[in-house]
Amino acid sequence: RFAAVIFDLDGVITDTARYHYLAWKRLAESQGVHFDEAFNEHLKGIDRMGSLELILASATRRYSDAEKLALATEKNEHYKELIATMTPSDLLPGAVAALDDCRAAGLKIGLASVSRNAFTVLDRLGITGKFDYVVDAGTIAKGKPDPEIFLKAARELRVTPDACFGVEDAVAGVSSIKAAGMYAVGVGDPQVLAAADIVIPDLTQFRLEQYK
Ligand code: G16
Ligand code: MG
Repeated sequence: RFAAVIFDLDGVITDTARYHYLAWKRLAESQGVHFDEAFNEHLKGIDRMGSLELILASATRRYSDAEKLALATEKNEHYKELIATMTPSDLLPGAVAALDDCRAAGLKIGLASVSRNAFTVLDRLGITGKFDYVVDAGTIAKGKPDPEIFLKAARELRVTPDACFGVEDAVAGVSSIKAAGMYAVGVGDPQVLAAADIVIPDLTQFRLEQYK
């Protein structure tokens, strides 16, 4: 039934969600904003400036655009330090097997990450060659939960949205997949990802034949 699969990166294929968390936490606390795992959950899949806006909404003062840009850059520099040490051992369990199962089934494979660091991360993981198309986040006007990024991946893969399924760990990401008119496989907590068509705890439980 499906002609293509479109994966999210952070939190699905590798645990950069952890590095984003650490980098945002340091940044938020430097501005006197309390930051914990629950707050971080809302930032998953949200692009860099959007995430910063959510954090600064809890700050005690207003920030100019120049200050915001400086803070976003500071976070990104810290994040880049954290991902610089990544190796293929940072692939989450089941990730390569899931990609290879999709390939063996003849599916086209896309990547839809709003991270501007996605190409670097794929490189460090050694899996760039496993994708037919990787969306360049810099070309996306509206991040998740807008469907733009998943629709662009489908278009570039030359498949219609209803012939695609997306794989996501974030609430905003699942919303993006559903708004694109695709089948959604959630990876994580079924209560958090209630909008997905099916939820698996991690990619070791990825079963292509169950998605329809
Ligand atoms: C990811 C993360 C988000 C992060 C975003 C932007 O999205 O889940 O937390 O804010 O990328 O990343 P960067 O600052 O590297 O451009 P996704 O779509 O991969 O889940
Ligand atoms: Mg994600």
